[in-house]
Amino acid sequence: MAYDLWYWPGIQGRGEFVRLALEAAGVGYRDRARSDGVEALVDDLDRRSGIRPYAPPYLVDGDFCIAQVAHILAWAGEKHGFGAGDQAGDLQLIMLQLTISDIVAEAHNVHHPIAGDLYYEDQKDAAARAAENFREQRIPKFFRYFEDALSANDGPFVLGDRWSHVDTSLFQLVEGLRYAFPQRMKAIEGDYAKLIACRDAVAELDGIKDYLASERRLAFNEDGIFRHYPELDAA
Ligand SMILES: N[C@@H](CCC(=O)N[C@@H](CS)C(=O)NCC(=O)O)C(=O)O
Repeated sequence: MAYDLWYWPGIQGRGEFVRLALEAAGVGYRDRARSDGVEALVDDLDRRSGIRPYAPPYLVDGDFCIAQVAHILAWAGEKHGFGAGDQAGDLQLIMLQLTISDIVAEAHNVHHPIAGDLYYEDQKDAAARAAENFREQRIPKFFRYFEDALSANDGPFVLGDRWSHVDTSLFQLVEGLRYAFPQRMKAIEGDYAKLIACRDAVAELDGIKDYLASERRLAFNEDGIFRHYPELDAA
């Protein structure tokens, strides 16, 4: 059985949070827009009606279709064994996953602070102000929060010695912020030892090692969510 994953081709984007968990768990999926082209994604979205995905990424299994990164991951985690395994634990994972969605949205809004459909070049001054606040206030506040969550046990993962969808997403968050804000991350990473240990432990999972070495893992670029504009970075 393989799911159809629909997400914009050419970028990691939000689709990457879904890919990483599926890859770590060894769950099969077809990355449909990468194989069939962006028009196939637009057509697939267009032909859906009623209660349907607002935007990619979404995962399809026959007639079943689920969108929203945190929702997809919570559902897949329960089904494929990378959730907590009990309701209270799963709800806590969802809380963390939704908070990751929040910082991901903020990371995107740094380079698009006025509007997502304007070019970065048309909002550079506002982006510079947004970046300063994001670097100095927002990254440390979110990181402290995740560091606390990872302090609930001996680690390296949120659930202890068993990885969950939150850990693969924290891996991607750290990787994305390292790409976008290398100076800032170098300056502050030492304050978040548990978060970095979690990132490192995810990188050592067999499925993740295979994935990162494969052509399926695209490089970060300036069309994605985490973009490196040197003028937006500082220690
Ligand atoms: N909260 C949604 C956000 C989905 C989203 O914003 N997708 C982007 C690509 S990363 C998109 O295609 N947006 C189109 C739009 O908002 O009109 C999630 O986490 O999946």
